[in-house]
Amino acid sequence: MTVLRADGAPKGPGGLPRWDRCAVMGVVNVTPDSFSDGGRFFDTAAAVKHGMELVSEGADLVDVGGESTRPGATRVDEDEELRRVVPVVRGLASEGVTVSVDTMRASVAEQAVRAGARLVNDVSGGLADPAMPDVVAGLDVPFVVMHWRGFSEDMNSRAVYADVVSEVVAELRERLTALLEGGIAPERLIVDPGLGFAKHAEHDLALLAHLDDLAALGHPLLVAASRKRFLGRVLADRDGAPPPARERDAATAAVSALAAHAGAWAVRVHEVRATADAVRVARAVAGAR
Ligand code: PMM
Repeated sequence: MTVLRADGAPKGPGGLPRWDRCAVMGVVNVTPDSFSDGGRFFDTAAAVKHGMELVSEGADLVDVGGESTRPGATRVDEDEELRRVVPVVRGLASEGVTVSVDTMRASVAEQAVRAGARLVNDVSGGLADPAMPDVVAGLDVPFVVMHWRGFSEDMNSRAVYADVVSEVVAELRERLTALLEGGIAPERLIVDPGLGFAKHAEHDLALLAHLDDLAALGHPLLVAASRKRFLGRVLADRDGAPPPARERDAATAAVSALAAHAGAWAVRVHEVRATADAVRVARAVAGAR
């Protein structure tokens, strides 16, 4: 597998700690309306406390976001996003947590990094805000380039593919080229298939079945399957009814094991404990080869 180093650990981005296995990124959504945890950590103290709990459960990094990207969500304004995100980033960073900021806005990325964030996670891969590539290049932090075809309001209408794997790979390659030309160092770029973003369940599953094609782009890979709709589809009962998002954590951990086995650098999850076990099992199995 191209992403594995000689010692069996996945290749990681420059500028972050190295873990000797797939890293676990815990999610803190400081939003009233996120898909699976909206409204639960909407004030700063509750969000910081939750981030610390995720670390105690085994998170290596904590991803802090202030804008819901659930299908159909409308955008939050910039001041409100800053108000939600920056104090939580500062609070967690001051406790020594490796913090990532989940934002599509350059201004939020910049202020979050000033407040201690070590990684910028942009679900638009630098497309939503034309200032993002330049700002990230100047900040010199790792940058997650997720596959994205447009804002959440109408992204489901863009879930049209003849061959989802080759199209996602080609579109990510195009983004990587543009970001490299924009001055971001190659070792800072992380790729992410963007499960659920302009994708139906069959697209998400095909991408998970071909993580090696994404890894062949030559950058560390982040996989964020946690509680997503495709898992609801996989777990649906006989009448086709999916379990609620918060009952998809065992399935999420199964994806974490598969992603770790395929050489992913990190998995992004809401419930950390089971995934922390899953990535350790994957490491142990890889070490027994
Ligand atoms: N998905 C969500 C939010 N942020 N970031 C990355 N890099 N990849 C993703 O797939 C991704 C993300 C939406 O999930 P949530 O609202 O349930 O946290």
